[in-house]
Amino acid sequence: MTTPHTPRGALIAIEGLDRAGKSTQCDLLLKRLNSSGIPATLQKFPDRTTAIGTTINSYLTSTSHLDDQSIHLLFSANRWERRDSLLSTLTSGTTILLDRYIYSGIVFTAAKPKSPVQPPNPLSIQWCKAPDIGLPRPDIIIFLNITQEDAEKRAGFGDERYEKKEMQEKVRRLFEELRGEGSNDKGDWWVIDAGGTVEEVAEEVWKGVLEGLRRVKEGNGEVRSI
Ligand code: Z5A
Ligand code: MG
Repeated sequence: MTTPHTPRGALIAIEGLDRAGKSTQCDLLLKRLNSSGIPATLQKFPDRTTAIGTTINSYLTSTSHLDDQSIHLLFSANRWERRDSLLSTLTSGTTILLDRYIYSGIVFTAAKPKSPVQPPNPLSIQWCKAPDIGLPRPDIIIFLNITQEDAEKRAGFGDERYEKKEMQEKVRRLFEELRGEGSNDKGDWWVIDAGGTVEEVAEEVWKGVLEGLRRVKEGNGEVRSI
């Protein structure tokens, strides 16, 4: 007799510029999924609850300094330390919402100004992506797009290290580059205008989630890798 097969959960990444409403939408989505009978959980990156996350938090709040390469590798290590639990949660049939993932990791490092003491082009997209190779790949990346003007109007903007206008503009360009990179990646992105009301954005995000769930249902059950 065969054991009944539990379909795996979907891996759904929510990405976007600062103050685009990612965490707001993740909280709403989690409630909506669970109340629709779809088991779901939330994983935020950086995960500031771990020892590595504590170091990242002190860097982001400017209470400590690290060189650009070291902090980049710590952000990636913070994802690797959650890899096994992400995979076992998906296999158990639970959908995971990722509040930021490797894409934030790549663009925020690649957006940094180049230091004259670094070797040529050390913070290229390719260099930034390398440590995340092998991590679980999302079934869909829902990208919340917002103008700089709208983001600056929202509460809390400017509190942390990277929340400066020049940095945010570079991040915006690099996200665009990433979304257009390589034909295999094109279908992964679901871009949403995040400038509307919370409720309007939530409806658009939900369409992306349904698409992610559809892909899993029609897939072969395997979790792909970055
Ligand atoms: N980072 C990195 O460098 N490398 C990595 O590998 C990773 C991250 C994973 C901290 O991230 C920093 O880490 C981040 C990238 C870098 N740097 N920056 N800058 P974080 O995820 O911890 O950041 P956060 O503090 O959660 O902020 P956020 O993500 O930028 O915000 P958000 O989640 O997108 O927005 P929100 O908290 O949901 O909403 C912001 C405010 O707007 C809040 O008052 C809401 O009530 C309001 N809001 C939300 N939606 C709306 C709408 N639709 N209308 C009006 N107001 C709204
Ligand atoms: Mg957030």
